[in-house]
Amino acid sequence: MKHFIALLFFTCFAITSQIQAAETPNIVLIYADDLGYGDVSCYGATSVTTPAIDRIAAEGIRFTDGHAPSATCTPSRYAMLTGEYAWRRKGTGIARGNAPLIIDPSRKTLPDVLTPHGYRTGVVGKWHLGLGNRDMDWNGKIKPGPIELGFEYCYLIPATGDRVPTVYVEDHHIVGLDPNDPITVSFGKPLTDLPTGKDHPELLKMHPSHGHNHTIINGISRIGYMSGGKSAWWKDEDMADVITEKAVQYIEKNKDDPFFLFFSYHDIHVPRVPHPRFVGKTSMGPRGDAISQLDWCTQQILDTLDRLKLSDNTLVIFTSDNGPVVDDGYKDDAVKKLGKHKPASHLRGGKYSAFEGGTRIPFIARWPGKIEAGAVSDALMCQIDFPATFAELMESEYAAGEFPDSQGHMQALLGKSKTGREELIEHARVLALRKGNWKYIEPSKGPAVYSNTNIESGFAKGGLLFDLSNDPSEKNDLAKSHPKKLKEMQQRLAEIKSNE
Ligand code: NG6
Ligand code: CA
Repeated sequence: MKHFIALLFFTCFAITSQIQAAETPNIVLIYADDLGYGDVSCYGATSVTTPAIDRIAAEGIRFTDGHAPSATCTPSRYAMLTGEYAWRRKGTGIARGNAPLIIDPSRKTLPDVLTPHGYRTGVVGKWHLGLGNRDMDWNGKIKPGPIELGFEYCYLIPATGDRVPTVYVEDHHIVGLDPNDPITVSFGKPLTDLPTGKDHPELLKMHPSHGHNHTIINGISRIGYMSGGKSAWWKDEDMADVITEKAVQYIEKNKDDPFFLFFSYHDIHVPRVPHPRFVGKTSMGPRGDAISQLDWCTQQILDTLDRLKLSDNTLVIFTSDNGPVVDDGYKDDAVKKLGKHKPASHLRGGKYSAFEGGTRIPFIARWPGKIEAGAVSDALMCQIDFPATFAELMESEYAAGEFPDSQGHMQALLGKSKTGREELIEHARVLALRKGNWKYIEPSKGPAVYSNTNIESGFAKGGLLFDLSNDPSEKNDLAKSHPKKLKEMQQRLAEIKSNE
């Protein structure tokens, strides 16, 4: 009898662990920064080639209507990790470099969906969701942050490359900080120990075109003031190598367990300072070269998965946090050398914009054996759905309200269903409603074109209405000619805003 029970136990255990293995692929979420729909060759770019990203698409599925939740970084990341639209919550706009953590640690987040299923979870790269509490001392324990939100490991660029502090944070501490040279960060009162771009432009190797004229670090003036902490300063040229090495090490270390790696690039955000080995890879200057670098990073991840024989059991997702921008504040030749390259492809607008170019970005997934190679889907997809979609994959329940705006679209992600979301709110200061191929941008008083970045905003006093099925570039405003449709869209947007 004893033996029988033991055998039964063993059999059950074996079956359970098999089921678990089949349902718990590793998940590598690669998140590019400011990479536009038209910036990679599998979406039509010809001035730059992206063989690694193209390989993910060739071996998986490429979405033509995949979206970031917002047209800038912080709100997109907020929504992707919490499953809640950022516009529902105050304080989720572009975060300062010393902003406190903007996600309440008691909230369930994306990694929390996976941890109960035996996943190791880690985030490497750009964070930009704030860290610590108000007035945190960067020399001490940096918390709360990703660890308090459910990631077991983090290696971070705290905010952006163009914001201080220009240091890496691993788990709860700045990497390589010398206690005898403490670091100070300020986004209010200027700190005067180090020269600024405003006062000492002669010290700069890259000059700002707008903003970005505070403390100079590594020959580049940033947003915000910083002093001390010299041993910990990053070198922009090495950033892609540093974070890629950390990501590869993370995969190696966790190869025997299911793992979730959120690998968040700095590229191709400003300042664009690729490593010298990528300089001149394209005719487009640093912006194009940074795309080549980002593709190389992607290659390292794919190679690591191959080398460790993990590719077949890993869902790789490649996407971007918002649409493209050419001049985002530094004179880096991006405008002059753009040539015929179209960062947003045929889409109107870009980063910061309520037009499709603001949120519609490369969105690709690979899971050999589960996703048919070379598939292309026009399902309406959004990163805000990752929490509910991963929960669907885990077959796990979550309480109503935990991921309030997130929908499970695993079948669409796998290419088994042609439809994704029926509707989506796109967010760029104003809100836009997508309902199928209809698109409505709510009225707004802002400028039609942003003066600094020269991007069309989508702001219009009377609102805008488009039928993307025959007008994918949002050229023909139908607000006046289709009053019934306009009203329907306005009403629906109001309902979703009030959470119905
Ligand atoms: C803007 C910055 C821009 C970029 C952006 C955040 C200026 C003039 N512009 O305020 O350069 O840093 O914030 O980009 O400072 S994001 O991709 O992280 O959202
Ligand atoms: Ca961004």
